Amino acid sequence: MSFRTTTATDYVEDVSPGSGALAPRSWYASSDAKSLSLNGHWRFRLSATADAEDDSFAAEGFDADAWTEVSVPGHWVLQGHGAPIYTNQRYPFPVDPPRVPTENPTGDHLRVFDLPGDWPSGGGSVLRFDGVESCARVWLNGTDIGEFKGSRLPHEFAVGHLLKPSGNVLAVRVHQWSAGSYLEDQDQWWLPGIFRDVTLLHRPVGSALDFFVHASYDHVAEEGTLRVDSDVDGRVTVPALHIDVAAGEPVTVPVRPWTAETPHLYDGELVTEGERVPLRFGFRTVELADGLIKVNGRAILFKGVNRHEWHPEKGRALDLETMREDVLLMKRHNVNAVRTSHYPPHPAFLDLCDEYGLWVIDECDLETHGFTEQAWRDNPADDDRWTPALLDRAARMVERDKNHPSVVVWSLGNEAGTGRGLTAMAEWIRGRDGSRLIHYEGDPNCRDTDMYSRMYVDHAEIERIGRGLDGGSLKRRQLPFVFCEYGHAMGNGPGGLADYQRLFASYDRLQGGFIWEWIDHGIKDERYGFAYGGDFGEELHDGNFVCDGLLFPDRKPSPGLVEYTKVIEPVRIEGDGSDGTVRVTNGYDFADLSALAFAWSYQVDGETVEAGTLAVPSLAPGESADVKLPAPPVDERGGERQWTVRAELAEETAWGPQGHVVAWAQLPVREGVSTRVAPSGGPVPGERLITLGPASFDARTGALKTIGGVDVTGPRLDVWRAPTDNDNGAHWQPDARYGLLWRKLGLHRMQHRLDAVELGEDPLTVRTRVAPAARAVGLRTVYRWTSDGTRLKLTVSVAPEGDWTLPLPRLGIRLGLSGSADRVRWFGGGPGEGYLDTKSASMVARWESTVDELQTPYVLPQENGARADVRWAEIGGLRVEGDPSFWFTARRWTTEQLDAAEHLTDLVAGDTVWVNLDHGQHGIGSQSCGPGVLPQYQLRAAPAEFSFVFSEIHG
Ligand code: IPT
Repeated sequence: MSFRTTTATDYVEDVSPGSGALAPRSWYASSDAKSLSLNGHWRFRLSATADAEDDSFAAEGFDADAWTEVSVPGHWVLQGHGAPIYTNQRYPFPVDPPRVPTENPTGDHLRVFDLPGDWPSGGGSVLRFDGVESCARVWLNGTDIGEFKGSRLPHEFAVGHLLKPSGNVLAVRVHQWSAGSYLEDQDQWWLPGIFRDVTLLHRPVGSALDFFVHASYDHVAEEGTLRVDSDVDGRVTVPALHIDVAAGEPVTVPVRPWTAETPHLYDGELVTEGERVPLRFGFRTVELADGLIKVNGRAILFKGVNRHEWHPEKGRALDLETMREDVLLMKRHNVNAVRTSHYPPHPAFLDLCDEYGLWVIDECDLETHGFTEQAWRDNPADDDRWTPALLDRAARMVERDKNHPSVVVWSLGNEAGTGRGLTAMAEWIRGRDGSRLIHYEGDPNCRDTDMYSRMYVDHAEIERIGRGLDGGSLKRRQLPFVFCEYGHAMGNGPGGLADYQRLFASYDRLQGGFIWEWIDHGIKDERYGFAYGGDFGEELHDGNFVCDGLLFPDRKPSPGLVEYTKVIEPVRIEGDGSDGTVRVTNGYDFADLSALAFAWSYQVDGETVEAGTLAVPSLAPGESADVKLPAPPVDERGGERQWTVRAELAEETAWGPQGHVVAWAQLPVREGVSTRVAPSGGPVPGERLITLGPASFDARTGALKTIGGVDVTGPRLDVWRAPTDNDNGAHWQPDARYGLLWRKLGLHRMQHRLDAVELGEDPLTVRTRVAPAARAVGLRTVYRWTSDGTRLKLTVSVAPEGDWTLPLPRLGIRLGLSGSADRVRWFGGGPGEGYLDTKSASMVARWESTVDELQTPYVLPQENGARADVRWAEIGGLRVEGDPSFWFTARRWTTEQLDAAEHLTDLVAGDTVWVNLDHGQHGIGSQSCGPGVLPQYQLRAAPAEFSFVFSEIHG
């Protein structure tokens, strides 16, 4: 016979959500009830197991002087105690629910506080925890007041009877692992701690307990109906609408509706006997109608992001300014929606969404992804014993967030399979709040949901879904589609966003989607710059899969965000430039164009020669107008011409300055002509060198040495790029993983065989064959050099030999310049990088930068920084003109060094600047978690010829 001893920590492995907490309710700050923040420095002691220490620390008079301190809110593993762990879907402990490891880091937190002198003696008090990972037991003044799980959900305890004016001892024991951990297997760092606010709230006699603001909008009558249900009697006033009614009584008045584009909020008050509660609400109606998600009678298009809470030093303990920065960044980048993947965010974030205007899918703190390891056997989401915990989580989310107009959809959770628990959650939510829709991606039959949702599907399937040809249950076929995760923004990419957006625009059923994800979860780290999975010696980890955001960990926008901004811009500007008109289409769902001013400029060879404003009618959503451009400026020069048209904020708004560009387009008028180099005299052989115009070459190898006074290493053919996360792909994705196949073929170790150096009448011709050891495939490569005396022209011809089954990473030449090369000027795409399927935002203009600034700091170094469609570039005393235009890349390390680097700190500048001039680049795709590069963006190994004209820049 064997026993499991019952101990004081049994609650840790109990499937129940906890005990002692008050019923969930809405989260609000009242005007006249006092509150006391208990954030700050807390005494802290870390134990290796849940029961290493008894509960004597919770008693009054306990001496914690020997303890260390941590900041609350915070995660102790980011404050020097223990270490973070990153896993994607795998539980970092054996799957044996609800048991957790004996090794269970447990943090005892202690805080002694006095009540402010004006703390009222009457009424009650509530102690609120907004987020604790993953399980806590709480004592106040030696009394055990309960324990709870549900990390990103609030828990409140009635404590008025325990408080005293001074010397209150609040003790909180936090366990890293608990039964709740099985429900919190989100793809993120495991970060234990009291990571959101701790607050003591006074509850006056006669206070509002809970209330539910129902504010709908009738778009036909243009009226709103307000009804505030309150647990206690009270009156509701809204001065701007002259509303003064009893709580629970509906009132209908003409109003301005709330939408994410026009976030009109009304201020009011709920006045109960003992408390005035400020109300900020918006009128809007969300419904499923005609098979579409409609708000205020119109179908909406989500241009969204998945947002995890992240700060590179504080983890998920975000301050208000960081939350505001996220919202402002989203608004400024044309994002109109957030899925709070994969848990309810700090409630203040939702206030900001209400205020600035973002559609929110509020997702419950539930993911049991690791059960895929056992084909979902024993999944808590389909096990009645766990259903109370699931229902508790649903209720805590809905009750807390129900008064936010921005929340239009409740999501049951992420990647939790299917089952009774999920159905129970959906049923409970519908019963409590029929005014919003329900999302959950994990159920392909949409049994419990109001929308069909998928992740990472390729373009072809999205199109089938759009056309309603995707099959599925009858219910599913009648539902709109939401792409809850796509465009996996890991490393360089994602590619193919514009192609998705075209599909969303073409099929009503496709109501847009949410990029995975908003921000890289890199941890600031002295050793590495930013650390990712594995950098803390984790036994199991998923590497840099945790860095897959549109923002770098320091919140600097990545090129992926710049691309997304362009792809989802709310105004479409089109035209061919030569016919003098531009077609402007309002792509908003609700707003007209009155907030925008339009401007044109006209460029000759990338230089603006004239600019002005453009009068565009304030089009209604969906409307288009053809607008006449002015007569093109007269310019005698023969160069390339184009219009650039911008839509900008006409006035400063809550989220952006006047002049902030929300949409733009370039309309080519005339192409430029490439520089002609008429040969004047051929190569001249010398003892060691061959000279040709301004250049000298190695007589034996035909390798270029100098152009005028500029030393040049190489140049020679280059096909290798440091594989991107998307090149390497994910093992579960069906497309070929070219990053791995390229390396297997040997494209990173091409050998250059010299076949001939021929001195002709005009050209110097160097014949080579470029191929990897052990392979029959190769690239016959001929370099043909000519000069007109000052300029030097190189024409490269490439002819593949053998059976090339793979695309090439890149095709171009690489050359080395002196390390003193720093400033770069170019005429072409910029200011940031752009690849074949990521260059919508690449604007053709004249740009200036430095070699260092050309680098894109992907947390895991990989191919980056190529500027697309470059007509000419100047660097290190050289000017290069392309025929045709080319991709320009320059860096202070070689591709091989970039490839070998694991962190940004591995990249060390050498004494050469390496320049790649590429005729072709393979696209980027999204295969790190999604489809590979679409066929039209692949770089096939095919015969090619391309030229560059080099000249020395004087002065
Ligand atoms: C999907 C998850 O929902 C998300 O949390 C994240 O892990 C994302 O993938 C990839 O970064 S699930 C995956 C199996 C498609």
